[in-house]
Amino acid sequence: MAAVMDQSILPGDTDLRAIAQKIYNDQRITDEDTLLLFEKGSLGFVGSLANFVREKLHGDITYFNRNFHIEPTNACIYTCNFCSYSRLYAHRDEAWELGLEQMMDIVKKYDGEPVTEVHIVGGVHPKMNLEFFAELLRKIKVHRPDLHIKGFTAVELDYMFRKAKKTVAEGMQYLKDAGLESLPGGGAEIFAEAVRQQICPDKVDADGWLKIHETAHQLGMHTNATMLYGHIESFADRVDHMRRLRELQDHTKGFNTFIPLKFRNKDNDMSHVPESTLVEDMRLYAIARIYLDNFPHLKAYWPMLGRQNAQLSLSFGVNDLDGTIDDTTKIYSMAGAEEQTPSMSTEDLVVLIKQAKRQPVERGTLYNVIKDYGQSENVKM
Ligand code: V47
Ligand code: SF4
Repeated sequence: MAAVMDQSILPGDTDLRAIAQKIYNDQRITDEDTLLLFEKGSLGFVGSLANFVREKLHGDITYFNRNFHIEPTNACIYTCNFCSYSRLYAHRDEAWELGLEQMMDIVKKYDGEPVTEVHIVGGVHPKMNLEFFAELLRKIKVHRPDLHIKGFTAVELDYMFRKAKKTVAEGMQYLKDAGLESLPGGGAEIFAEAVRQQICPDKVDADGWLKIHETAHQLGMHTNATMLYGHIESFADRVDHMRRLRELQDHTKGFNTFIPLKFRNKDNDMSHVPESTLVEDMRLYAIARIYLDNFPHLKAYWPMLGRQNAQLSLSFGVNDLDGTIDDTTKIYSMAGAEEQTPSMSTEDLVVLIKQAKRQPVERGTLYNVIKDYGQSENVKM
């Protein structure tokens, strides 16, 4: 469906009207405009604008990807206060670490299955080093060359490279040569240093995170970016975070997808911090879609947000759902993720997208079309 400008949604507020006009005229909005949207924009207003942008870029198309996860370890040397996952110090008895053969067994479980991607992500284990992971990548590529390997957050990479005494460029090239093809978006959290000091004081900082993604882009790899929101950050911190991403993307054009991650407060050191409301979640998706005009895709991670809320997000700028994964990562279920059911079948996901009157398309990691399920017809609501 072609995107149509809806004049009737223009508000009385002159500042908000001016922002809407910019979006309809295909002009970039400023950081000040974005702060104003966070402060004053109703859900209906920002939602209409985000939907206009979404339909201009993608029509009704809503992507999903068939992947599986490997989590090498849940032990981590870092102490992020929002993390319900790391088991290095507390709950040491629940820690696990997988060897190369155990991880290859996970890969082999999917032999003959139509998965296109493996997503490798876990804690930062002091004994798992660059060479260990390079060997894993090589083994996966020998066993299944067609599988796209998306792996390692900038936090894991920063530690691996420093320990191996390699520059970011050397380390990244080394992993690329071993089979790494793209990077997930984790570890970004909130870039503002004052917030970072309170929620994740000891891991790679904003500049380090951005440098790793910039280097990957320079080597021709694509990456994602996340933002952990809905805890102690201010609206200005959110704008600052997205500004740094938009600036880097202007230079490199290497980001595929922006993934806002809703802070969940179960079983971590920030359990006293209330979670964001659904209205705030949808406003954030919408404002991100409007501001990040150089990011092709906006993704909702349904295990964290909940299936119904992820379905709703398809009307607030989101054009990608993650995903038909059948092993919901434990990092989320431990933090109080909405979905305890570990997986959704492709059919469930297709119905969910069609119920939202969108067009499901299965994609590969780089958004190549694998199967188009067509326009939504009548599906049971
Ligand atoms: O960086 C940790 C987040 C991230 C909590 O790139 C939490 O395709 C909410 O980045 N509440 C790792 N979030 C996972 C990640 C990811 C997930 C899915 C797809 C992709 C992709 C990337 O998980 C961490 C952190 O921001 N996280 N604890 C929590 N309590
Ligand atoms: Fe480690 Fe990641 Fe948890 Fe931080 S969020 S403690 S880096 S596993």
